[in-house]
Amino acid sequence: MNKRTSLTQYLVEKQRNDNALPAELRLLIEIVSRACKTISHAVSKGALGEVLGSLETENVQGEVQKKLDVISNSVLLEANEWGGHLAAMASEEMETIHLIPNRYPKGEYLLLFDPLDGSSNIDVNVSIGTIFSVLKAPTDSSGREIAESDFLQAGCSQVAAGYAIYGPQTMLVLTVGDGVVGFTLDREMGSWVLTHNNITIPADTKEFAINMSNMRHWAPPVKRYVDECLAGKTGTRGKDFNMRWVASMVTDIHRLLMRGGIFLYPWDAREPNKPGKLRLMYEANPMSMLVEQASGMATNGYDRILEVKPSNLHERVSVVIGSKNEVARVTQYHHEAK
Ligand code: AHM
Ligand code: MG
Repeated sequence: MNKRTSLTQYLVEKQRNDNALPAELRLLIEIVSRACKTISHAVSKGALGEVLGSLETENVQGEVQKKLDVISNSVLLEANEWGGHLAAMASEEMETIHLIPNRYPKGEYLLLFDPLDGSSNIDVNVSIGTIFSVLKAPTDSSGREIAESDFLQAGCSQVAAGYAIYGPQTMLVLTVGDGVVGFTLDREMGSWVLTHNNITIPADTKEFAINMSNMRHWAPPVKRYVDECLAGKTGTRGKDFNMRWVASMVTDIHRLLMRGGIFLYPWDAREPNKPGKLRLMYEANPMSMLVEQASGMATNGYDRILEVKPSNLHERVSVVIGSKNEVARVTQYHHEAK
């Protein structure tokens, strides 16, 4: 049998060899990955675990919460409170930041997460996931209580990002700023095993992902791009394109990390005052870090997502992400239409 590398071994070696990974960050990643195992277990129980269905509550975005949204949020909060590695947490499911209780030591990191992304897919047994992003608390925050403003850092300040995908296989995809690696959960052993080294997105693709039902609401540059894809071989692009839309960002991004592609969730005229649907700090930033680390590109149509300075925790953003040449093309179409 080939020698297997566990997540723990991977992280310890990274800490030891490259001195690239501080011990606290290693602990953080281990704890998040352990919480994801617990969430994976709850997700896989489905109706047997009485975890399906919605609650009567709404989250800060006004979306009805699923039982599993709330369970996953609690799992991540509880797992990360006591380790001494965090200064505070923030979640897509909570209106305000979560401070580490005074009975525990505090660390220097800030953890942000979307505990269960793609939750409209939970009850229909389609892949979903957990997305996380790690920032450092500003140096001037030491000795005082962390505030929401401490979280409002551009995505290029992230020190780690990743997701767990709960699909036919449960996987953890991770970057600590030097490439992207993937681990598959060995359920019998209960361990994450390194299965995907150096994940790289090809610069070109023939596959796009967008919710086509919103076409009539799109801005002209998005319509232009998709029209050209649909025109296929005989159109200006000179090749046929394929389309996929899972409505679970983790799954759509995972596909493009595995085989290339472009994913768009652009601004549209349904809610003209919102920059987009997806959340900058819980979804777009961690995915943009992963995709850039895998040689892809991510913009809001105009600028690099990782350079957007957030003005609030739950800020939304337009997302164009994936294979470099396609994202560059869509971004160029936006600039030409200005
Ligand atoms: P969620 O975090 O509440 O699950 O919402 C985000 C999800 C993304 O995973 C997905 O890309 C998008 O919403 C799908 O939106 P739509 O249903 O409009 O196609
Ligand atoms: Mg989400």
